[in-house]
Amino acid sequence: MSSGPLVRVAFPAPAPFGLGEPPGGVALVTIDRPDSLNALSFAVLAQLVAALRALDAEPACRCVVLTGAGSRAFAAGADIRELADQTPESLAAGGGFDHWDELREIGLPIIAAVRGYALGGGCELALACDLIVAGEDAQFGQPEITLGVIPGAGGTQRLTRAIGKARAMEMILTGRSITAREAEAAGLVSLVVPAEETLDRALALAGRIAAMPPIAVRAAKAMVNRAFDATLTEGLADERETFFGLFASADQSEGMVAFAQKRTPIWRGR
Ligand code: CO8
Repeated sequence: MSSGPLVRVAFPAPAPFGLGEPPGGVALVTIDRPDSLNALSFAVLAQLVAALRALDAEPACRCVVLTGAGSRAFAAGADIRELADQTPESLAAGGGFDHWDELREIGLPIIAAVRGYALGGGCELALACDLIVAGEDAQFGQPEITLGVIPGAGGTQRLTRAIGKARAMEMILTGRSITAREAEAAGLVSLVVPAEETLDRALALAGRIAAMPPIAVRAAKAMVNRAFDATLTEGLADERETFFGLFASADQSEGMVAFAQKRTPIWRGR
Protein backbone atom coordinates (compact mmCIF):
# COMPACT_ATOMS: atom_id res chain seq x y z
CA MET A 1 0.00 0.00 0.00
CA SER A 2 1.26 3.46 -0.90
CA SER A 3 2.17 5.68 2.04
CA GLY A 4 1.28 8.96 0.30
CA PRO A 5 -2.14 10.37 -0.45
CA LEU A 6 -3.99 8.31 -3.02
CA VAL A 7 -6.62 10.95 -3.65
CA ARG A 8 -5.87 14.61 -4.39
CA VAL A 9 -8.30 17.46 -3.82
CA ALA A 10 -8.10 20.87 -5.48
CA PHE A 11 -10.62 23.39 -4.23
CA PRO A 12 -11.11 25.65 -6.02
CA ALA A 13 -10.51 23.55 -9.09
CA PRO A 14 -8.11 24.82 -11.74
CA ALA A 15 -9.55 26.84 -14.59
CA PRO A 16 -10.64 24.82 -17.59
CA PHE A 17 -8.36 25.53 -20.53
CA GLY A 18 -9.51 28.61 -22.43
CA LEU A 19 -11.99 29.68 -19.78
CA GLY A 20 -9.70 32.19 -18.07
CA GLU A 21 -10.59 31.73 -14.44
CA PRO A 22 -11.56 28.79 -12.22
CA PRO A 23 -15.28 28.12 -12.14
CA GLY A 24 -16.51 29.26 -8.72
CA GLY A 25 -17.56 26.58 -6.27
CA VAL A 26 -16.04 23.63 -8.13
CA ALA A 27 -13.70 21.08 -6.56
CA LEU A 28 -11.54 18.63 -8.45
CA VAL A 29 -10.91 15.25 -6.85
CA THR A 30 -8.31 13.02 -8.49
CA ILE A 31 -7.66 9.33 -7.82
CA ASP A 32 -3.89 9.28 -7.92
CA ARG A 33 -2.53 5.79 -8.54
CA PRO A 34 -1.67 6.01 -12.23
CA ASP A 35 0.88 3.17 -12.02
CA SER A 36 -1.96 0.82 -11.08
CA LEU A 37 -4.40 2.45 -13.49
CA ASN A 38 -6.02 4.10 -10.46
CA ALA A 39 -7.16 0.76 -9.07
CA LEU A 40 -9.57 1.24 -6.19
CA SER A 41 -7.95 -0.25 -3.14
CA PHE A 42 -9.87 -0.01 0.11
CA ALA A 43 -7.49 2.79 1.14
CA VAL A 44 -8.33 4.72 -2.04
CA LEU A 45 -12.03 4.35 -1.38
CA ALA A 46 -11.64 5.47 2.23
CA GLN A 47 -9.69 8.56 1.17
CA LEU A 48 -12.10 9.29 -1.64
CA VAL A 49 -15.13 9.17 0.59
CA ALA A 50 -13.40 11.24 3.28
CA ALA A 51 -12.54 13.87 0.66
CA LEU A 52 -16.07 13.95 -0.72
CA ARG A 53 -17.59 14.20 2.75
CA ALA A 54 -15.33 17.13 3.61
CA LEU A 55 -16.34 18.91 0.40
CA ASP A 56 -19.99 18.11 1.06
CA ALA A 57 -19.69 19.94 4.37
CA GLU A 58 -18.00 22.96 2.78
CA PRO A 59 -20.68 25.57 1.97
CA ALA A 60 -18.59 27.22 -0.75
CA CYS A 61 -18.30 23.95 -2.67
CA ARG A 62 -21.19 23.48 -5.09
CA CYS A 63 -20.08 20.72 -7.46
CA VAL A 64 -17.31 18.12 -7.67
CA VAL A 65 -15.47 16.72 -10.65
CA LEU A 66 -14.00 13.28 -10.00
CA THR A 67 -11.29 11.97 -12.28
CA GLY A 68 -8.34 9.60 -12.47
CA ALA A 69 -4.71 10.68 -12.72
CA GLY A 70 -3.10 10.32 -16.14
CA SER A 71 -4.78 9.62 -19.42
CA ARG A 72 -4.98 5.82 -19.32
CA ALA A 73 -7.69 5.20 -16.78
CA PHE A 74 -10.44 6.68 -14.69
CA ALA A 75 -10.08 3.51 -12.60
CA ALA A 76 -9.39 -0.03 -13.83
CA GLY A 77 -11.45 -1.59 -11.06
CA ALA A 78 -11.06 -2.77 -7.54
CA ASP A 79 -7.47 -3.58 -6.62
CA ILE A 80 -7.32 -7.21 -7.74
CA ARG A 81 -4.17 -7.86 -5.72
CA GLU A 82 -6.05 -6.83 -2.59
CA LEU A 83 -9.17 -8.84 -3.46
CA ALA A 84 -7.36 -12.03 -4.42
CA ASP A 85 -7.06 -13.48 -0.91
CA GLN A 86 -10.37 -12.29 0.49
CA THR A 87 -13.01 -14.63 1.87
CA PRO A 88 -16.74 -13.98 2.36
CA GLU A 89 -16.00 -13.42 6.04
CA SER A 90 -13.08 -11.05 5.52
CA LEU A 91 -15.06 -8.97 3.02
CA ALA A 92 -18.04 -8.72 5.35
CA ALA A 93 -15.90 -7.93 8.38
CA GLY A 94 -13.50 -5.54 6.66
CA GLY A 95 -16.07 -2.78 6.23
CA GLY A 96 -14.48 -1.68 2.94
CA PHE A 97 -17.78 -1.84 1.12
CA ASP A 98 -19.40 0.55 3.60
CA HIS A 99 -17.67 3.33 1.68
CA TRP A 100 -19.93 2.61 -1.27
CA ASP A 101 -22.95 3.24 0.96
CA GLU A 102 -21.35 6.44 2.25
CA LEU A 103 -20.92 7.65 -1.33
CA ARG A 104 -24.69 7.60 -1.72
CA GLU A 105 -25.03 10.07 1.12
CA ILE A 106 -23.08 12.83 -0.62
CA GLY A 107 -25.51 15.65 -1.43
CA LEU A 108 -23.26 17.58 -3.81
CA PRO A 109 -23.50 16.74 -7.48
CA ILE A 110 -20.49 14.75 -8.67
CA ILE A 111 -19.37 14.61 -12.30
CA ALA A 112 -17.12 11.74 -13.37
CA ALA A 113 -14.59 12.85 -15.97
CA VAL A 114 -13.61 9.57 -17.61
CA ARG A 115 -10.63 8.93 -19.85
CA GLY A 116 -9.46 5.44 -20.67
CA TYR A 117 -10.53 2.48 -18.60
CA ALA A 118 -13.56 2.61 -16.33
CA LEU A 119 -13.72 -1.08 -15.50
CA GLY A 120 -15.26 -3.11 -12.72
CA GLY A 121 -15.34 -0.96 -9.60
CA GLY A 122 -14.17 1.95 -11.80
CA CYS A 123 -17.27 1.66 -13.95
CA GLU A 124 -19.35 1.30 -10.80
CA LEU A 125 -17.76 4.43 -9.36
CA ALA A 126 -18.60 6.38 -12.51
CA LEU A 127 -22.15 5.01 -12.31
CA ALA A 128 -22.38 6.15 -8.69
CA CYS A 129 -21.60 9.71 -9.81
CA ASP A 130 -24.42 11.93 -11.03
CA LEU A 131 -23.15 12.69 -14.52
CA ILE A 132 -20.43 11.20 -16.69
CA VAL A 133 -18.35 13.21 -19.15
CA ALA A 134 -16.49 10.69 -21.28
CA GLY A 135 -13.46 11.27 -23.44
CA GLU A 136 -13.55 9.56 -26.82
CA ASP A 137 -10.92 7.15 -25.47
CA ALA A 138 -13.11 6.00 -22.57
CA GLN A 139 -14.03 2.34 -22.15
CA PHE A 140 -16.71 1.15 -19.77
CA GLY A 141 -16.92 -2.45 -18.70
CA GLN A 142 -17.73 -4.93 -15.98
CA PRO A 143 -15.09 -7.64 -16.47
CA GLU A 144 -15.63 -9.27 -13.06
CA ILE A 145 -17.05 -12.40 -14.70
CA THR A 146 -13.62 -13.06 -16.20
CA LEU A 147 -12.23 -13.12 -12.65
CA GLY A 148 -14.81 -15.59 -11.37
CA VAL A 149 -17.04 -13.07 -9.64
CA ILE A 150 -19.71 -10.47 -10.44
CA PRO A 151 -19.88 -6.69 -10.05
CA GLY A 152 -20.06 -6.04 -6.32
CA ALA A 153 -20.42 -2.29 -5.97
CA GLY A 154 -23.66 -1.62 -7.77
CA GLY A 155 -22.87 -2.71 -11.33
CA THR A 156 -25.66 -5.25 -11.71
CA GLN A 157 -28.17 -2.69 -10.45
CA ARG A 158 -27.02 0.72 -11.68
CA LEU A 159 -25.75 -0.40 -15.08
CA THR A 160 -29.01 -2.25 -15.70
CA ARG A 161 -31.03 0.81 -14.75
CA ALA A 162 -28.79 3.05 -16.88
CA ILE A 163 -28.68 1.05 -20.12
CA GLY A 164 -31.39 -1.59 -19.81
CA LYS A 165 -31.36 -5.32 -19.22
CA ALA A 166 -30.33 -6.46 -22.70
CA ARG A 167 -27.16 -4.40 -22.92
CA ALA A 168 -26.26 -4.82 -19.24
CA MET A 169 -26.65 -8.61 -19.41
CA GLU A 170 -24.39 -8.79 -22.43
CA MET A 171 -21.70 -6.66 -20.79
CA ILE A 172 -21.88 -8.37 -17.40
CA LEU A 173 -22.11 -11.96 -18.72
CA THR A 174 -19.30 -11.59 -21.27
CA GLY A 175 -17.13 -8.93 -19.62
CA ARG A 176 -17.07 -6.98 -22.88
CA SER A 177 -16.26 -3.28 -22.58
CA ILE A 178 -18.07 -0.63 -24.56
CA THR A 179 -16.62 2.49 -26.15
CA ALA A 180 -17.53 6.03 -25.22
CA ARG A 181 -19.74 6.28 -28.29
CA GLU A 182 -21.55 3.05 -27.45
CA ALA A 183 -21.98 4.34 -23.91
CA GLU A 184 -23.43 7.57 -25.27
CA ALA A 185 -25.86 5.70 -27.52
CA ALA A 186 -26.89 3.53 -24.56
CA GLY A 187 -27.58 6.56 -22.35
CA LEU A 188 -24.75 5.81 -19.92
CA VAL A 189 -22.93 9.12 -20.31
CA SER A 190 -24.03 12.75 -20.51
CA LEU A 191 -21.42 13.89 -22.99
CA VAL A 192 -18.64 12.46 -25.17
CA VAL A 193 -15.84 14.89 -25.90
CA PRO A 194 -12.38 14.81 -27.53
CA ALA A 195 -10.14 12.91 -25.13
CA GLU A 196 -7.78 15.79 -24.26
CA GLU A 197 -10.74 18.05 -23.48
CA THR A 198 -12.38 15.66 -21.02
CA LEU A 199 -11.37 17.34 -17.78
CA ASP A 200 -11.88 20.87 -19.06
CA ARG A 201 -15.34 20.06 -20.36
CA ALA A 202 -16.26 18.39 -17.09
CA LEU A 203 -15.00 21.42 -15.13
CA ALA A 204 -16.94 23.76 -17.39
CA LEU A 205 -20.11 21.70 -16.87
CA ALA A 206 -19.45 21.70 -13.12
CA GLY A 207 -19.10 25.49 -13.26
CA ARG A 208 -22.56 25.78 -14.80
CA ILE A 209 -24.08 23.59 -12.10
CA ALA A 210 -22.16 25.45 -9.37
CA ALA A 211 -23.73 28.71 -10.57
CA MET A 212 -27.21 27.35 -9.82
CA PRO A 213 -28.98 27.78 -6.44
CA PRO A 214 -27.34 25.21 -4.17
CA ILE A 215 -30.36 24.11 -2.14
CA ALA A 216 -32.34 23.45 -5.31
CA VAL A 217 -29.36 21.63 -6.86
CA ARG A 218 -29.13 19.25 -3.90
CA ALA A 219 -32.88 18.76 -3.93
CA ALA A 220 -32.84 18.02 -7.65
CA LYS A 221 -30.04 15.46 -7.26
CA ALA A 222 -31.86 13.76 -4.40
CA MET A 223 -35.11 13.58 -6.32
CA VAL A 224 -33.58 12.24 -9.55
CA ASN A 225 -31.84 9.56 -7.49
CA ARG A 226 -35.13 8.84 -5.74
CA ALA A 227 -36.45 7.69 -9.10
CA PHE A 228 -34.12 4.69 -8.81
CA ASP A 229 -35.56 3.24 -5.64
CA ALA A 230 -39.10 4.56 -5.32
CA THR A 231 -42.30 3.54 -7.00
CA LEU A 232 -43.69 6.22 -9.31
CA THR A 233 -46.34 7.10 -6.74
CA GLU A 234 -43.79 7.44 -3.93
CA GLY A 235 -41.37 9.38 -6.10
CA LEU A 236 -44.02 11.80 -7.29
CA ALA A 237 -45.15 12.40 -3.71
CA ASP A 238 -41.59 13.07 -2.59
CA GLU A 239 -40.99 15.37 -5.53
CA ARG A 240 -44.08 17.40 -4.69
CA GLU A 241 -43.11 17.67 -1.03
CA THR A 242 -39.59 18.75 -1.97
CA PHE A 243 -40.91 21.23 -4.53
CA PHE A 244 -43.26 22.77 -1.96
CA GLY A 245 -40.44 22.87 0.60
CA LEU A 246 -38.24 24.94 -1.71
CA PHE A 247 -40.82 27.73 -1.50
CA ALA A 248 -39.54 28.36 2.02
CA SER A 249 -36.10 29.25 0.65
CA ALA A 250 -34.71 32.73 0.04
CA ASP A 251 -33.34 31.49 -3.27
CA GLN A 252 -36.85 30.71 -4.55
CA SER A 253 -37.96 34.29 -3.79
CA GLU A 254 -34.79 35.70 -5.28
CA GLY A 255 -35.01 33.56 -8.42
CA MET A 256 -38.57 34.58 -9.15
CA VAL A 257 -38.12 38.28 -8.24
CA ALA A 258 -34.97 38.42 -10.38
CA PHE A 259 -36.92 36.91 -13.27
CA ALA A 260 -39.59 39.62 -12.96
CA GLN A 261 -36.93 42.33 -12.70
CA LYS A 262 -35.05 40.90 -15.68
CA ARG A 263 -31.77 40.63 -13.77
CA THR A 264 -29.39 37.84 -12.80
CA PRO A 265 -30.34 36.26 -9.45
CA ILE A 266 -27.92 36.33 -6.55
CA TRP A 267 -28.11 32.97 -4.78
CA ARG A 268 -27.68 32.89 -1.02
CA GLY A 269 -27.87 29.19 -0.44
CA ARG A 270 -30.71 29.48 2.03
N1 CO8 B 1 -6.09 -3.95 -9.71
C1 CO8 B 1 -4.78 -3.90 -9.41
N2 CO8 B 1 -3.84 -3.55 -10.32
C2 CO8 B 1 -4.24 -3.24 -11.56
C3 CO8 B 1 -5.59 -3.28 -11.93
C4 CO8 B 1 -6.55 -3.65 -10.93
N3 CO8 B 1 -7.88 -3.68 -11.17
N4 CO8 B 1 -5.70 -2.92 -13.23
C5 CO8 B 1 -4.44 -2.68 -13.65
N5 CO8 B 1 -3.56 -2.86 -12.65
C6 CO8 B 1 -2.11 -2.72 -12.69
C7 CO8 B 1 -1.44 -3.87 -13.41
O1 CO8 B 1 -1.29 -4.97 -12.57
C8 CO8 B 1 -0.16 -3.21 -13.84
O2 CO8 B 1 0.70 -3.19 -12.72
P1 CO8 B 1 2.26 -3.62 -12.88
O3 CO8 B 1 2.82 -2.59 -13.82
O4 CO8 B 1 2.79 -3.53 -11.48
O5 CO8 B 1 2.24 -4.99 -13.46
C9 CO8 B 1 -0.54 -1.79 -14.14
O6 CO8 B 1 -1.78 -1.56 -13.46
C10 CO8 B 1 -0.75 -1.50 -15.61
O7 CO8 B 1 -1.69 -2.46 -16.09
P2 CO8 B 1 -1.38 -3.43 -17.34
O8 CO8 B 1 0.09 -3.65 -17.48
O9 CO8 B 1 -2.25 -4.63 -17.18
O10 CO8 B 1 -1.87 -2.49 -18.52
P3 CO8 B 1 -2.45 -3.00 -19.93
O11 CO8 B 1 -2.53 -1.77 -20.77
O12 CO8 B 1 -1.69 -4.16 -20.46
O13 CO8 B 1 -3.93 -3.52 -19.60
C11 CO8 B 1 -6.10 -3.43 -18.60
C12 CO8 B 1 -4.89 -2.63 -19.12
C13 CO8 B 1 -6.81 -4.13 -19.75
C14 CO8 B 1 -7.05 -2.43 -17.94
C15 CO8 B 1 -5.62 -4.47 -17.57
O14 CO8 B 1 -4.79 -3.81 -16.62
C16 CO8 B 1 -6.72 -5.14 -16.82
O15 CO8 B 1 -7.37 -6.01 -17.35
N6 CO8 B 1 -6.94 -4.71 -15.54
C17 CO8 B 1 -7.94 -5.33 -14.71
C18 CO8 B 1 -9.34 -4.91 -15.10
C19 CO8 B 1 -10.35 -5.63 -14.24
O16 CO8 B 1 -10.51 -6.82 -14.30
N7 CO8 B 1 -11.08 -4.84 -13.41
C20 CO8 B 1 -12.08 -5.40 -12.53
C21 CO8 B 1 -11.47 -5.71 -11.20
S1 CO8 B 1 -12.58 -6.58 -10.11
C22 CO8 B 1 -13.61 -5.37 -9.56
O17 CO8 B 1 -13.51 -4.23 -9.89
C23 CO8 B 1 -14.66 -5.81 -8.60
C24 CO8 B 1 -15.46 -4.67 -8.05
C25 CO8 B 1 -16.02 -5.04 -6.72
C26 CO8 B 1 -16.38 -3.89 -5.86
C27 CO8 B 1 -15.39 -2.73 -5.82
C28 CO8 B 1 -14.57 -2.73 -4.58
C29 CO8 B 1 -13.57 -1.55 -4.60
